[in-house]
Amino acid sequence: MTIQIVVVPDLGGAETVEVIELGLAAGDAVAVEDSLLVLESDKATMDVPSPAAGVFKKYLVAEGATVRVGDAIAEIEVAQETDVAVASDEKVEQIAHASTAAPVAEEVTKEPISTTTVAEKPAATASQPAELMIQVPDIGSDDKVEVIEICVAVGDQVNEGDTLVILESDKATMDVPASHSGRVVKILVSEGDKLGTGDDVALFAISPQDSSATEVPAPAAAKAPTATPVQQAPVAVPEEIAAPQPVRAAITSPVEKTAPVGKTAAEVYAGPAVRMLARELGVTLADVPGSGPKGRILKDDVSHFVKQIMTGKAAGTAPQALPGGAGIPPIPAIDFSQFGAVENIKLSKIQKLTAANMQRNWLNVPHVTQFDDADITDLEEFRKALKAESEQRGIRVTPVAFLIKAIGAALQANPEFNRSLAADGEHFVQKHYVHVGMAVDTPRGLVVPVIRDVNEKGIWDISAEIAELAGKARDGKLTPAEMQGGCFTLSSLGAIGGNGFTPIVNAPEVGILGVSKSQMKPVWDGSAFIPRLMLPLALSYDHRAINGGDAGRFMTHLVKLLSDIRYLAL
Ligand code: CAO
Repeated sequence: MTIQIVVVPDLGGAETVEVIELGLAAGDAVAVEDSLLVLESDKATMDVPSPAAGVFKKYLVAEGATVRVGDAIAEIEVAQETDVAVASDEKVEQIAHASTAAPVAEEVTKEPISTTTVAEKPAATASQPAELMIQVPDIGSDDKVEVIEICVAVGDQVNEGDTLVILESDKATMDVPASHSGRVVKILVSEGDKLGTGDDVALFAISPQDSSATEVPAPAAAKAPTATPVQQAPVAVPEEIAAPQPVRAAITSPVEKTAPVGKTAAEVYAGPAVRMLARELGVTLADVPGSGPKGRILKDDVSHFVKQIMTGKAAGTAPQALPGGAGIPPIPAIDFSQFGAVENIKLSKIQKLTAANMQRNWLNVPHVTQFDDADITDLEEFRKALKAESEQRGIRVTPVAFLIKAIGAALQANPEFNRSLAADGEHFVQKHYVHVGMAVDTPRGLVVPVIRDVNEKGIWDISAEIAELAGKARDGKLTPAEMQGGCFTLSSLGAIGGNGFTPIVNAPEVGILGVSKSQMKPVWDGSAFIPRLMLPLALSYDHRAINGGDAGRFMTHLVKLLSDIRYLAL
């Protein structure tokens, strides 16, 4: 019999962690990988698994204690010698055993597993798997994006194409798929980490059966699958909204798509912040239905659960109310089937993000909308005159190109509209670039690709970009980079119809132009009514950043540019 002292493993950067769960009693039998206790940092929870089979003796820490790497936390009695390092003559072994690390024999080094790629390791043989580092594919941007979900655990057998982690930029989320099949040996990222193209994600052990080819490809040749954008939001997500989502416990088995209520504690899929909130409110997380990805329990789920208890509605017996915001009472849930036949249609990811972003912008931004009509009779005449050249060039020119060009010029002349409010509430961020977002209606929902530096481009270039970006948007092919950096948004319903509408500001931008269908109208020229083609414009703005005078000047300038496009050349 040997007493092994289990110590706090590598914490992946966290200095200290809190002991949040001590689940064993003295005398309990433990198998290798059984969870001994649960630690929690401010970013993640992690189980500390048993490094060997044996009998649990005692904890060396109390629940709530703060510990750091290397601290002794538990004693187990192992039945037989293991090949791990023996710390001293007293036969006390210290074993660092990270829940996300490789099997016991590898753990004694305490070194992070090298990010060595398969090129530096022997290729898989019949008896020995090779290792391959899976990296972030080209995400179409130099910016780092945040890991919002880790979809695999150490030990998982993963198939090529399975999602390893989900990244989220301010406008889109994307899956990082496994470029090969294999077993996950180590996960090198945590939720909340920022990753860019080429960063290491996970180390795989590739056995010969995992690879249909005889050799595991070298990393340079390793497939770098294009990140698959799965959600595209029409609006930028401010930092506090895009805050890292909680991490699931690293060694819990893969969670179900929908988390059933009445789960065991081990099946609860929730991050540290949610667990903390639940503890504060005295909520048993196992009773809370999770509405997040793969059934993850979100803070809102906990709040909603408490609200239901307080209002006496038992979970599951009544339809859930739609969550309200900013303390506003939620819209009551109604069982519509009592009135006639109904069906439930699932929202796409874009629709869900759009709903959240619209609500956020609507609640956060004090909106004012100003209306005017631009006389585009001459503009349309000129546009129609371009028809032959347009066909020759293969570029379709619609009024939208002139609108984007005119917005660029108006932004330059009225820099108040080319600002954002800084998060500190003390500053404006004045932009010295002029990028205009364009709302595009797609079957999956609303997306907003951005046309960059519109002030430096002519109508032909802008028209070509509109067609390209609108096409990509409808095909779901926009990259996150193509939806970032907008200063102002154009929402044109001109091809569809309507006299006017009040668009919602795409915060942190401060203005948006809603354009409706142009119509011939009688316009008084001082002596008679003459027919003119009038374009209805609606300018919504953030009244925290823009005052009515600024908006009046912007709109008047825009109307002048559209009514006489010669001014665009000045
Ligand atoms: N008045 C009258 N006709 C207009 C017009 C207007 N304001 N704007 C465009 N049109 C015409 C175009 O000239 C074109 O006709 P022709 O081929 O005869 O010239 C026709 O409408 C169709 O245009 P289009 O929609 O194919 O292309 P576009 O450049 O006008 O618009 C885009 C591109 C991406 C803005 C548009 O396709 C789109 O998706 N609009 C919807 C945006 C939206 O949903 N906004 C709401 C967001 S908030 O919920």
